[in-house]
Formats: sequence, structure tokens, C-alpha cells
Amino acid sequence: MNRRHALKTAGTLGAGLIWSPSLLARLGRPGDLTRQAFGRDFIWGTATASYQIEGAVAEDGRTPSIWDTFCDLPGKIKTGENGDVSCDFYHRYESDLELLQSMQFSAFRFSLSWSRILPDGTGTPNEAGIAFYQRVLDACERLNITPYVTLYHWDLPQVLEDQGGWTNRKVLDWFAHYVEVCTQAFGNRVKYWMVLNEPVVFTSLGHFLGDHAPGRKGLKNFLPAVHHAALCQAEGARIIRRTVPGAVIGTTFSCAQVVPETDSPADKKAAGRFDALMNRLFIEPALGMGYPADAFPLFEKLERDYAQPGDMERLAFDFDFIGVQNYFRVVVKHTVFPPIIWGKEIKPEKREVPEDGITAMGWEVYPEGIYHVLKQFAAYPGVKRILVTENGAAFDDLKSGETVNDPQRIQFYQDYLHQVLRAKQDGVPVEGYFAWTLLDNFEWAEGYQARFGLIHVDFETQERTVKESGKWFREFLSKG
Ligand code: GCO
Repeated sequence: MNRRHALKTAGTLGAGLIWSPSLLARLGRPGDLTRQAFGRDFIWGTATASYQIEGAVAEDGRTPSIWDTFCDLPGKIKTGENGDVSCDFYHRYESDLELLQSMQFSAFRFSLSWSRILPDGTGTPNEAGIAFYQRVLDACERLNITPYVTLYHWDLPQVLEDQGGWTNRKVLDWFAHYVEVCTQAFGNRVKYWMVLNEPVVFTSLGHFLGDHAPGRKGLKNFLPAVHHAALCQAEGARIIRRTVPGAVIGTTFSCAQVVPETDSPADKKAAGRFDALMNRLFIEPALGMGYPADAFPLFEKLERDYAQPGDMERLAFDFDFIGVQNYFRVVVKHTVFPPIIWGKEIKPEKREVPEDGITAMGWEVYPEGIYHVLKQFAAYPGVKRILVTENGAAFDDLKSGETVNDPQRIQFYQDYLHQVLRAKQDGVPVEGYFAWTLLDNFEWAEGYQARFGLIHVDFETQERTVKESGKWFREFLSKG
């Protein structure tokens, strides 16, 4: 299967990437993997996103988001599919949450669809859209599941994109209004909030490479989108703080351990640049450190060309937790050509990794990477608590009868969880883990081919089957 994220797989400004063997992957494992070892208060959940699971795109007043539009463009989605029906979570949320509970998870991360809540992007809220999420929250309450709400998981209303979307500074006002509407509607029953999902991914893939919605390209789109997203990250959090007493506020980052291929100064510099892009670009302004232009001079432009007076201070917010999302590591090699190019892809066959060390996305399985990422983020003095808000893998699962055997995924979770535990035992304040994901779903530009779920979905019949990995979690979480 083809890979998805040029950013997540390869590509940098002025650096080419290669992948390294995962021989070290299982080093440093602590003792037995048990639920008790993580502690009684450790949070166990699964993560999802509105456009990836809901379907019902034209129901109850919802208007198109940038992903609806993007899916209609020929060639953008590898399988030609879209989220029109998806897992039909819009109608099946109740039984899906029952399945989540049956696997012994007690937290559910999901995102709100902006165009369901504000079909005009701004202005008057849509009561029917709000009512859907109230029903989801009712079900969570009934099942004793703690909701973790992401405000923005990539589905901007198309009507706002038509006015420039994230590249238009007005997005600050649009987003502020949206956040206010959401906190007013759900603030009395949602305690845990995340402002943005992986801003580096939607800004780079969606606004530089054009591989994700809205399909914009080039620095002239990327740089303003980054600055506005970074501002919204902090402004959105401030609104939650002001309007929801007792809220626990976080935001999520796409993170990867980045290592140079060799010790050469050129490779190290290239790795530093990639690290600045992938890991530092959004957290450091939030911590009041500004953009990481020390390692990546291009980012000087953010302050110089896009920031207005007062912006650099406005970028900071004292988050209660940060969400770390990790899927692989990257090994960076300096290249002279092309000097300023993103998205240079390294084909899976070029990677020196064992066959069973590659997921169906073409991503290297490298459990130790999550340990390093957790250590790296915990090293910032301003980071108080960390949740792993996504981690998981797609494999080509085989369903036979009532069974979906996915031994690779079980191994993946065991190995990654060992490393999370190792980080915790080393003093990293990691307090929860959300598996990506509950259900096989719409994997963006990959369509439905990439199956990440703990639950298999037959997209013809909408039949759900808990995979062996889901049963493994049930077993693991029920002990202790
Ligand atoms: C992301 C998103 C998810 C993806 C997941 C698997 O990280 O891209 O948060 O929506 O589906 O990461 O690729």
C-alpha cells in the first residue's frame, strides 16, 4: 500500500530522509507489561476524528468541509473514496461506544465537526448539529466513558476555505467564535479539551504539499497557515480557560524521534531542521519560546512577515497537558538537491527494515521512538503532563469467519506500551494512552484501505468485529 504523509514518511527542506533498521526497537524494555504497572489513575482510551468516522455528511444541516470538497477532486484520494458514509458513527455511536466499553477502555477521544455546529462557518449555531454531540455525550455518561474532545481535527468548513481558510488572519475570529459556541454548548459536561490535532500535519500536507485538504501549496500558503494555527492554538485554549471552569486543556502534536543518518555535521544539521519542523514548530511558541528559527532559518519569516504586534506573546498558553502522537521515527540524511524541497519520498523498498517492521502505511515500526519522543517533550520545563493521544498501526488484517487475526498489531501495541511504561518509570509525566483507533475508518488520502482499528468494519454492511488486538486490550485492561 502506498504511504500517506510526505511529512510523516519523508521529506524536509534541504534534507532527504532514509529509514533505518528497527534492530534497537526492542531494547530497553522494562519488566512485565501489566495495567497495574501504569498505575491506577492512568487513562486508557481510544482516539477518533469526526470526518474519519461520522458519515452523514448532509444530515441535520451539516455543510461541506474542506475534506468533502477535497475528496471530490480527481486523484486526491488514492481509492477515490470519501467520508460520505464512512463508519456511519453518526447513527451507530451508541453501539460503537458499547464496544469501546466492552474492550475495557474508559476514555473516548473524538473531534467536533465545525460545519455540523456552524454550517455557515460562523454566525448562528445549528441546534441539530449540537444535539448529535449531546447524544454522544449522553452515551458516554451512560457507559461511564470520559469524553476527551478535540475542537479541530482538520475539517474546516468549506465556506471559510472559500475566504482563504487558515491563510486568512480572519480565521482567528472564526475560530474564536467556534470555540465559544462549543464551550457554551458542552462546557458543562466536557472537562478534557484539546484545541488542535497535529497542526504541523494539516499545515504542511494541506497548505504546502497539497496532498491533504484543502490542497493548497507553497510557502505563501504554508507560512500564514502555520502562524494562524499557532495563534488559534493559544487563543482557543484561552477561551476554554475563560469559559469552562475546571477544564483540563491540552492540544496535540505529531511527533517523531528524529536522528541523523551519520554523525556528520551536515546530517546533524539536516536532522535538526527536520526536528524543528516536526517536533518544535508548534510547542515552542506555546511555551513562550517563539518559533524554532535557530535550527530552521525559514521560520524567521513567521515572525518577520506574518506576526503583528503582540502576536509573539499571544502564542503562549500554559497548557495543562500536551498530547503526543507518535507512529514512527525518522532518520535524516543531508542532501544538496533539492535544496528547498518538501515531500521527497523514500520508497519503502529503499528502507533497510525487516519486512515485518513495516506497517501497511509503509511506516517503520520502531517502538523505542515513542520513548525518546516522550523524553524529548518532557524535557521542556513548561510541559506538566503528557497524554499519548494517538499511537497505533495499520496492517492488512484478514477476516475469517468471525475472527480478525492481527498478531502484528498486538505485537505493535505491546512493544510501544513497554516503551511508554519505560518512559513513565524514568519519570516522564505520561498519564494516559489513547490507541489509534477505535474503528477501521477513512484514512484521509489513503481512503479505507489503511485499517488502523481495534474493531474491523465491513464497509458494505457496517458490520463490526472486534479484532484479536481489541480482545488483547480487553484482557490486558481487565486485569487490575
Ligand atoms: C493523524 C491523525 C489521524 C490519522 C492517524 C493515522 O495523525 O494523521 O490524527 O487522523 O488517521 O494518525 O494516520
